[in-house]
Order: sequence, then C-alpha cells, then structure tokens
Amino acid sequence: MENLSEVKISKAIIERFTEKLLSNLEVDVAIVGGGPSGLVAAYYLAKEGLKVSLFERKLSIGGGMWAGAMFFNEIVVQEMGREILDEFSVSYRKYDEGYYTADAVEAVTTIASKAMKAGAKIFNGVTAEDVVLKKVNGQYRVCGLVINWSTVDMTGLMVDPLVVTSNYVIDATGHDATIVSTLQKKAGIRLDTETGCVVGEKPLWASVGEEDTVKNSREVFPGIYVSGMAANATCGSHRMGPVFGGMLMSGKKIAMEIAQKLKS
Ligand code: 48F
Repeated sequence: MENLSEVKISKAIIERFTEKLLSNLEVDVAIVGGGPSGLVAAYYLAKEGLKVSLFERKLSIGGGMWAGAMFFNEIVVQEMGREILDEFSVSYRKYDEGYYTADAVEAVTTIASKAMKAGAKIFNGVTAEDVVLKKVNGQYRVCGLVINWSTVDMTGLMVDPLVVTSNYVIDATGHDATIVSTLQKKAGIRLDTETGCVVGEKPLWASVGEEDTVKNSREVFPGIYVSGMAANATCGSHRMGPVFGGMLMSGKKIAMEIAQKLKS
C-alpha cells in the first residue's frame, strides 16, 4: 500500500491551480462561455500561438451542445460547418444531402480536448460578472474581465472579484449575451448595433439564424467580440435550434480576425 500524504495532495492542487491562474491573469484573449463557439474560438486562437483563457460559469463545458436537442444527444451540422468537424476529427455521418450528424458528447469532448491541447486554458466554475473598461487613446475600450467563483454568484455573498486583463474579450455566452448585456447598462456605452444596445433575439428560423450567426460574430464595442448565439441576440437575429454549423464557423471567424489584428 502506498503511503499517501493528504496534505501533499492538497498542496499539489493548491499550488498547481494557483500557478495556472497566476499565469493567466494577463492574456491575449479572454473568452466567456464554453459552448461550441467559445471552444472553437479558443482552439483557433491558441493554434495561432495566442494566449487564451476561457471562463465557464458551470462545472461542465459544452453549453447547449451536450444535450443535442431535447436530450437526444446527436447534433446536426450542415455543409457550412463540415470543415470544422474535419479539422477536429469529430466523426460524423451523412444523413441527407448537406446534412450531417455527430454524437453531441463526442463533439464537445473532442473540440474541448483539441482546444486545450492547442494551449487554451479553461477555468470552469468561474463566472465573468463584468468587464474592465479603460480609455485608450481617448476612447473607451474593453480591456479585460471581472471574474468570481460561480458559487459566490449563486449564493449572493458579498465577495469582491478578481480581474483578468486581455487585448480582446469574446462574449460567447449564448442566448443571454451576458457580458454585452452588462456592458450596455453602463453610462455612456453604445454598442455597434442597430439600437446601440443588445437588440434581442428573434424566434427560430434555422437558415437565417445560421447565416446571421456568422455575419454577426464581430467586434460590437472596442475590445469585445460576440460569437455564436450571443452574436444573434446582440444584433437582433433569429435563433436556429439544434443545428451547429454556424456556431462552429462563428468561433473560427472571430478567432482568425482577432489573430490577424493582434499579429499586425
Ligand atoms: O449557449 P452556449 O452553448 O453558446 P454558443 O456557443 O452555442 C449555442 C448553442 O449551444 C445552442 C444554439 C445552437 O443551436 O442555439 O444554444 O452560442 O454556451 C454558452 C456558455 O456560456 C456560459 C454558459 O454556462 C454556457 O456554458 N456562460 C453564460 N454566461 C456566463 C457564462 C458568464 N457570465 N460567465 C461564464 N460563463
């Protein structure tokens, strides 16, 4: 029988986690939300050699992709997203012309694993509650995230947060677009949308929702991008239901755009 030291086990966890957190307080890109668009963005950004950390409120990453639709844990990906399934080596089967299906659990675990192997760091159980806003060259710019343990958020305890600074923040928080929704409430803030605020999502229309989620994935205020369903909620387009090509392409699109900006 090995003589295990309980204290050593505790020290190992505390030291290693602290190390990880300390080395991720200043990053190139801070992503909020570990759904499909956030995870894909994390992968491509890390693959471009950028320092990326992703904060997910829940214990598990995967967001709305885990459960497929109504717990039927299969997802549909159209032609648009097939290149991403290939890039990540997620297995899929043709269902009909232009429709492919993949196991939702395999899709989440494979994409998350590749993102981490590419160098992205994931902090689960952490909620981003606000952004850091500073004047840069006379203009307000999002410069990072205000984070706290999700348990603090859930219990409503008064505990001050910590801060992570970044060149860019990605709001990949899904339907609620929680980060830009918080930002828009601040005095003097106007988002780059039709109304200057989060417009809100429209009911389900798969083809338009899917096209728009990629189009709407963009910088909506200096320093902050929206992706996936948060992009459609912010810019006022349709939800799309359980088809995921747009989510995957959204993450890739903004990752490549941010990487290009940071490298030039
Ligand atoms: O909703 P979600 O999966 O985002 P997505 O990448 O994909 C949307 C699809 O899953 C689906 C759809 C396509 O058919 O419409 O809904 O746009 O994942 C968003 C993640 O963000 C987390 C949340 O727990 C979820 O896992 N999240 C939300 N707010 C915060 C957060 C926050 N303030 N801090 C940390 N994580």
